Formats: sequence, C-alpha cells, structure tokens
Amino acid sequence: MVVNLPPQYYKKEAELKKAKTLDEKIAILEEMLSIMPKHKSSEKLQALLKSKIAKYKRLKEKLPQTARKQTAPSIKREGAGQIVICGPPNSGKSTLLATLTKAKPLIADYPFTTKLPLPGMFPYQDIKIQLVDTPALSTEFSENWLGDILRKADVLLFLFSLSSDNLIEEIEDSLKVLERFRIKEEGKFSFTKKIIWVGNKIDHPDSKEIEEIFIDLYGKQIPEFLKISAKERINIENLGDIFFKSLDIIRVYTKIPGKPLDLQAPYTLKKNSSVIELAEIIHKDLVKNFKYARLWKNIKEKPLIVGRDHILEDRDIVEIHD
Ligand SMILES: Nc1nc2c(ncn2[C@@H]2O[C@H](COP(=O)(O)OP(=O)(O)OP(=O)(O)O)[C@@H](O)[C@H]2O)c(=O)[nH]1
Ligand SMILES: [Mg+2]
Repeated sequence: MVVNLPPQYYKKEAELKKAKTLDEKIAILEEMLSIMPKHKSSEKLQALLKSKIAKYKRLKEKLPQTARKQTAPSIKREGAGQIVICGPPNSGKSTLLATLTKAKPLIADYPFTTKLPLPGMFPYQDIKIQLVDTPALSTEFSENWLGDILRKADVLLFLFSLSSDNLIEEIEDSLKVLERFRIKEEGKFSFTKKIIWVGNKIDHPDSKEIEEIFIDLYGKQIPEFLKISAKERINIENLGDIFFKSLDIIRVYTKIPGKPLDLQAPYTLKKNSSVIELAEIIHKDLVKNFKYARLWKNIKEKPLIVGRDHILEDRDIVEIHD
C-alpha cells in the first residue's frame, strides 16, 4: 500500500540522516511519527519508526552518564606512542586491550559493549606504548568525539573479526565512518593515518573461509594484514615489534658526564631526530650551551664525538657536553 507522506516528513528524514546524537535522532523520529498521517496505509511505517525510537532509547539507557551528557571524552597521552584500536562492533577490540595491557575493559558477546575510550599501557622491551580501546565504528552510532581520538592517534589498529558472517558489510560501514572523520579519502582507499590491519578470532572454525572472502575483496588494497586470536593469544608475540616499528621512533639513552651509564629509561624521539633535538627535550639550557656530544653505539667501544646536527639512531647512548 502506498503511503502519502507530507513534504515535511521527507525533510525530517533528511535531517535524521545528518543527526549525530541519540537525543537528536529520537527527537526527529518522534516528530516524523507525529507528522505522519495515521491510517491503515502507514501502519507498517509507524511501527518501524516506533521500534527505532525504542531501540535508540534502549541504547541511550546503556550509555554511561558522561556520554549521555555529550561531554566529549578524551585520552591523556602517555608512554612512547599511542596506538588506537578501532573497528567494527564485536570484533574483539576490548579483548585485545585486555590481552595486551593491564586494563580491564568490559567484554561481551554483543555489539556496542564499549561506550567510552579506555587506555592501557603495553610494555615493549624498555618502553611503554599506549593502546586505546574505542567504541565500535558505526555509521549509525559513532559520535564525532571518536573522530577526534582517532585523528590524534599516532597509529590506528583496525581490528576486524574473521568469524563474522557480515564482515564485508561491517568493514564497509567502518570505512564510511573513517571517511566522515576525514581519516579516509572519499572514494579512494587512502588514509591520513598509518593503519595496522588485524584480523581477529582465527581460532574460530569459519575463519579460513571468511579470510578468503576478505582477501577476494580487499586483498589488493590491504595486501598485508595480521591474523591473531586476541582471546586465545595466538600470533600476538610479534605485535610489540610491529607496534614499535609503526611508531617510527627511536630510543636514546643519555649519560651524564662523569656518571655511570643508566640504561633504565630511554628518551623516545621521532626517527631522524638530531642530537640538538634530544638536548631540547632534556633541558633548554643544554641547547643554549651545547658544545659537543659523545655518542656510543656500544658502551664498551670508544665514543664518537658528534655535533648538534648529528642524526641519532635507535639505542644510541649520548652524553651532552655544555
Ligand atoms: N573466538 C574468539 N572470540 C573472541 C576473540 N576475541 C574476542 N572474542 C569474543 O568476541 C566477543 C566480543 O569481544 P569484545 O572484546 O567485547 O569486542 P569489541 O570489539 O570490544 O566489541 P564492542 O565494544 O561491542 O565494539 C566476546 O564474546 C569475546 O570473548 C577471539 O580471538 N576469538
Ligand atoms: Mg569493546
């Protein structure tokens, strides 16, 4: 049966598509319901709108207070770099955070369990990398603050589930959100951020079959992806090396003249940083009064004497003289 709907209804329908928050969506849906002519022909549509309103209200109930108030959550950066875990609902993002760090996120077998970002520190050799779990990417529910968190990350880890029957739809939906967040270029498979692609749940009996479908569709654009089981801890031993490499950082140990070497806590700098950039982080007086530096590749060998523009490498030991 054809439903004759007034033009205001279509206007509201367009507004609904642009609505970002659950409150906005509910308000618009309620308006649509009130505008709609109430006869037999529109019964189905009325029921659909009512069920949507009920669904959004249920979701709102589940949101913690802070999210309901629309205060944008943010994460304080800590450690040598920040990798934000993102991806479709139920892919195991929170499980991965729980497996790799001491954080205790809520994990459950239904979508949209995670409502707020949660950080955890991942120990890698003598540094710590911050991992952040986030709510699922979803064109329907992702709020703009999630975009801020993803754009501020050093690297993104996109986690998808190799046990999901809807994997392709889920990835497409996530990619649309990344476009909305201006992290993916529209219509192109190109991103403003470095992304580590990870297929999770390889312990699942269907994972081989789903992986084939994934490769058929994305093999060209995503030639490299990791396969893990966050829950069963399969293939997670190399993640540290991969994370460290992705961050493009180096560790530099400093030695105070006349004191023994303390290899405890390295400074972390961007790759290709120079000696003077290290001095800047240590103390601004060191920059002003910089004379030369002694640099060891190996503390047992004789040091090199280097100037301010010398480019540092991972694990260099530096003693600045002023
Ligand atoms: N078989 C299997 N199940 C997993 C694995 N990782 C996570 N799961 C299960 O998948 C379900 C979802 O896990 P979560 O970690 O909550 O997933 P999420 O991506 O954080 O989900 P949302 O926060 O809802 O987006 C839970 O039942 C987990 O136990 C895995 O490696 N293998
Ligand atoms: Mg989660």
